[in-house]
Amino acid sequence: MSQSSTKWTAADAFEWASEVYAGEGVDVAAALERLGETPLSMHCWQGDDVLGFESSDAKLTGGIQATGSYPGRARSVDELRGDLDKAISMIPGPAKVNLHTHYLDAPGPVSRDALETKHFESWADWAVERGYGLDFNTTFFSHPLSEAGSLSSADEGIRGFWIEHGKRCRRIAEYLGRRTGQRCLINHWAHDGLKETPIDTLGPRERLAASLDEIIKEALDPKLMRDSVESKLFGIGSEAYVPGSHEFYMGYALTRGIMLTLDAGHFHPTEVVSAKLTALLCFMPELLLHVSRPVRWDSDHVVLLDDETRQIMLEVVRADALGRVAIAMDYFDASINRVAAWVIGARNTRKALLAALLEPVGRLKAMEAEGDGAGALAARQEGLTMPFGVVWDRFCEVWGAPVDRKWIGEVRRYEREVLVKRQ
Ligand code: RNT
Ligand code: ZN
Repeated sequence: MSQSSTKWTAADAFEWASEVYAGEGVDVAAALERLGETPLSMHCWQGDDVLGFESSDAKLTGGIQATGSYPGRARSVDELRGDLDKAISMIPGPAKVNLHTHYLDAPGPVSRDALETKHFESWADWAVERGYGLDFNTTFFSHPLSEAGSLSSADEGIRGFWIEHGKRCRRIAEYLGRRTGQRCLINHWAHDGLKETPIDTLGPRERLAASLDEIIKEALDPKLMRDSVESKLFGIGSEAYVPGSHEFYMGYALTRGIMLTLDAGHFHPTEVVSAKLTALLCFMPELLLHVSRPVRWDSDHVVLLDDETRQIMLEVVRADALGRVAIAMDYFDASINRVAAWVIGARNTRKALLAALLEPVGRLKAMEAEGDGAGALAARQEGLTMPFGVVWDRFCEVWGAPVDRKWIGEVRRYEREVLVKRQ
């Protein structure tokens, strides 16, 4: 720099960073464009500890837990939307909002087997106004009729209730897709499972498959909605046996031609989702990710920019599968400011994706093909200290979102002015 230029601007830094990446064969502008085209589905349930608005004395059941009692939990549809708007304003890139059925907007109680599109109309209005997409979920947990299971129950009446719920949810998903002009993914996770291994491990699985077949029978517009099923290893109270295991849903999704949801917390502690992606992509057109952080169990901690989150995104990008893998988040931390929890996890998820998009994947693959293992390993490691943060700052700027050092101040202000008043 010349003597007279006293200050290096962010634009200078970005130009320099782009040159550094170009030297490695990476097109920064193309990476930013790709990142800006990729929606991230924001789980609405981080804002209120998964309680929803069905009743004011709701309890979270189904073997999942939001631990902590930090003040400021959203208690109404309006509060939750306000918090989501605040969080999304601090997260660069296009957003979808992921709803469960107990986030309905209705004047009085509605049975889960009587849900209609009108109960989600105001969500659709809100999303359309802001340009958000919407995703949806059947909700089998936190309900008196599913304490001993739902779709796999031996009780025909209970299964019937939840089958009707599932059918109605799919129509709502189609409606949400139509309203927003963006395909709505509907995820099906049933918490069914047992504390002890039963003698009959087959029967519940056969019933689960038959129930799901009933639910997905109606042909709906695939441009507007798509089904995905989420497997799980265990939950609280279902430590020994979960009918909807990975093998079960892998087989189910493959044979029914629907999507499979991989939640980062739903496997044995040394098993990772990143290692499963390309194996599944050989056979499945599309996958759905629940990005999460399991600490010793499926604890749903806030997502970090950690090795596994980075590796997940690297696998997706290296396989050129960004168009086939939908990215959603799934965690719920009630021990810290909930808006900050959203922002931290979402920014980290996006950062991991940007880091993957900035990898010189063509060059690395060529080195590998030529047997240059040392070269590929060195390049991967050196990539870690390239000026990634400068490119991230640019992405934030382009999307009108605050840069890293700035957004927490805005969360603190929101906490003082809005959240602490919710007593
Ligand atoms: C539970 C599953 C499921 C839920 C949400 C609320 O272990 O991960 O996706 O977390 O649907
Ligand atoms: Zn999940």
